[in-house]
Amino acid sequence: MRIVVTGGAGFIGSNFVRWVLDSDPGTSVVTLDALTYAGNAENLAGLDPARHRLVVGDVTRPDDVRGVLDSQVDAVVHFAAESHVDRSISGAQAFASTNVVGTQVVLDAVRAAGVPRLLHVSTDEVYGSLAPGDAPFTEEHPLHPTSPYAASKAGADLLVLAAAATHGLDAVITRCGNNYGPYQFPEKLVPLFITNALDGEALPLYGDGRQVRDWIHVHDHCRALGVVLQRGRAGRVYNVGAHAERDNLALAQQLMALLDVGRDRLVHVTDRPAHDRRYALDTRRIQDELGFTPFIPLDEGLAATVAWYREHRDWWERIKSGAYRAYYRAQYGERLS
Ligand code: NAD
Ligand code: TDX
Repeated sequence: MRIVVTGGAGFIGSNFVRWVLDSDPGTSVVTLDALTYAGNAENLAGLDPARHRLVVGDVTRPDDVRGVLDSQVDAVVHFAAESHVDRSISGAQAFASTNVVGTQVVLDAVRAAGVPRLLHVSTDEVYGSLAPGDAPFTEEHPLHPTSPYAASKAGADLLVLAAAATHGLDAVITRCGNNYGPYQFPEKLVPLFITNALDGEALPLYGDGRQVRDWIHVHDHCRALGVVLQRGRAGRVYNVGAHAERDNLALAQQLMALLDVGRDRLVHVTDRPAHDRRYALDTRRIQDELGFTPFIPLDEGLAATVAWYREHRDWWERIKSGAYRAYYRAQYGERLS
């Protein structure tokens, strides 16, 4: 297969590119990525240049997207997005632009090029928040996004479903819970807490820390994406989760035990506005229809993730210091977002 991956220099995208190249020797990948603050070509280092190419380009620019699509492309996997809720609260413009407009640009380009399949990678945050005793979200749950990030992803999902209904576009959507694992930008809870702990800094817990998230290792997410890409029904949404609900305080305590840091390092800070209380996913559809089950238990996945950040200090220190941006500015100049 020939696959185009948008946002493949980010956290999940780069894990997916590695996974897909490892799983199928006959597949080649073109990554289209704007290398925003969250994109890092080092995440794709060491791949065989005969099977993988990085094109620096922006999904909001039709020419950039058309430039990587032709009749030989078998599928587009669309990860490119602004992905951090806190940043969407400080400024939502880039979220509306990349997540909503960029998705429409991708839809139009996929249709024009006659690409047989689009996989749009979405999130459980589009459903909104659950109360403690509520049943998990099914794919039919109404969309009630509360953050600008979640609203922009919900808008993108609706545009994808509209293209499938109106134009008969072969598109599938996945909605996954919170990912953790290697190459995650250290602004998200898990890598922020691990790298702060390794640096002797405080771990900032928002509000009372009782918000529940449904955690999945990124490698399980990638396998689920592979299954949906190959066998998902066109026009359908699939939840992806590992049934590992934890509140943030419990997750932080688990990380602190793995990192051998004391309780005094955890500080309660001002809560995130409109902080969703709980996410949980009903995953019967992907399990019953496509036979997908996750492999990696949370305890093992977190231990492996802590070990990865211990072993890859260079990678995250260059990000935290900003050195990686200076390098890309020198290499790609004004093409960078
Ligand atoms: P990330 O922020 O680590 O990576 C996003 C990537 O998209 C970066 O490489 C960035 O450079 C690129 N990008 C941003 N704007 C672009 C543009 N205009 N044109 C081209 N490339 C652009 O994000 P992530 O955590 O890897 O998430 C990837 C996708 O998965 C997103 O769509 C996100 O909504 C979704 N998702 C994430 C999670 C999670 O827990 N991280 C869970 C469910 C779904
Ligand atoms: O410093 C922190 N302290 C804290 O208590 C940070 C960064 C987060 N939190 C809390 C907020 C959330 O309840 O931890 C939880 C997880 O926060 P994030 O890592 O920012 O993730 P979240 O907001 O849940 O969204 C993530 O999962 C769904 C991804 O960023 C999204 O892209 C994905 O769609």
